[in-house]
Amino acid sequence: MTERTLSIIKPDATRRNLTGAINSKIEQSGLRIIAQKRIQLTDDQAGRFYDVHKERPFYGELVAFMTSGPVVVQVLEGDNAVKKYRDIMGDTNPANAAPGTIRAEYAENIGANSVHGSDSADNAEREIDFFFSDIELVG
Ligand code: 3AN
Repeated sequence: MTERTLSIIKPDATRRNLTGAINSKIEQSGLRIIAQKRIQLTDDQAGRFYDVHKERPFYGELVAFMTSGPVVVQVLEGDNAVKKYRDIMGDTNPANAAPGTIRAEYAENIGANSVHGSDSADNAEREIDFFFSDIELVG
């Protein structure tokens, strides 16, 4: 089933010039990058994007980190894109991420973990709309 998911290449990765390396892993997995833009998130945007985590103890740290430098937000398309991207991202904590995954290779720690990927098809739709409602996506 062809599906779309939202990816964010986080500030720890853009800072280390890893956008291309991460995009290469995405494309090698068979997923297609059908939209992307490099932006500086505002506090308000990051706070709203991570609203689901606002009761978690790391919320403040997460918003501060996500606004600490540019991010690349992207729409990925492919067969079972949500799960496929979660699989190649690896575990949230890079210490537990399988070898070869993006987080195993590039993440610095559980917070600065290089990438975000939607965790369900419903959230993917909501997150894609959050960043890309202004353009027509071409798959
Ligand atoms: P995932 O991104 O793998 O879906 P979530 O949804 O549990 O993980 O967490 C959302 C984001 O919050 C993570 N990507 C990570 O950057 C951050 N995060 C999660 N747990 C922690 C933690 N214990 N300390 C700092 N940041 C965390």
